[in-house]
Amino acid sequence: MTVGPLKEQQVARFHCDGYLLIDNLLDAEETRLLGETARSDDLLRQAAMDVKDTKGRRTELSLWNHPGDDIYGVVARSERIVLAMRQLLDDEVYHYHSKLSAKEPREGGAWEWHQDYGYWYENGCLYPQMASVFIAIDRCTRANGCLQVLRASHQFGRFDHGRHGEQSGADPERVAAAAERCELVHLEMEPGAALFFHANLLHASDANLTEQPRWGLICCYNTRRNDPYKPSHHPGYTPLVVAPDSAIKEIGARGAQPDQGFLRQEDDETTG
Ligand SMILES: O=C(O)CCC(=O)C(=O)O
Repeated sequence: MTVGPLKEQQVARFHCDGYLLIDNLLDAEETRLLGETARSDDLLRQAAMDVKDTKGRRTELSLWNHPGDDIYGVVARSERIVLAMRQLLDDEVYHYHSKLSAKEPREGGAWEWHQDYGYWYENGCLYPQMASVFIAIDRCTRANGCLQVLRASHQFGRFDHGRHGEQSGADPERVAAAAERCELVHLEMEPGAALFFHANLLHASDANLTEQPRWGLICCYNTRRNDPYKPSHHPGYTPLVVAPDSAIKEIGARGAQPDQGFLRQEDDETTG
């Protein structure tokens, strides 16, 4: 078992439920810096892909492969996240990609039920030994489209995925069967909270029909032993330079940084 900042019960809960919610992973100042940087970052906005749901509502998704020296990069490389990921996945982890998922007031779209490994499998990753952390920049509520999960659905293994509008979603027949067997959990989160979730956990979110934005930073990790067997639009094993937790405030105070290589729509299979 890998040693790190999480308690044994937290690791056990992740393995049982497929997710682990941690309040205040970022403190108020770190969350404010992350939110202010993202909202004032013209390059991030320009790089955003519009991902439409089946009703034509759109989520803006900006995506990049390598964590840089800006606040998004140091959050993704921060000791508190990387060491927790190592514990949860029980191996050295590397950054697979990060994305900013922005659901704007009244127009932010829904996400179909899917497993991230539904896509990542196609990228040559043989094991589902992969996970993400969703960090709430804004308060995430049922009304503005917080993440929903089917508790413990990662234990089913990977479902087939197909196209649903512009998104790729898990086989609806299997999702319905899973929903009869697993508890549906709406994960309401305060800004700064973080949801670690397994790559095979079924998750979705509703549209944002409120007046409040729902922005979140999602950092995704792969394990060293799961180095993809073929190239894809996301990287193979690349050693991750862990940043001290204090770097989030230090770097965050500098604001947005030059372009870090955002992916474009044609590089990406909708979300991952
Ligand atoms: O932002 C959301 O609500 C969900 C995003 C998501 O599931 C994904 O990018 O895979």
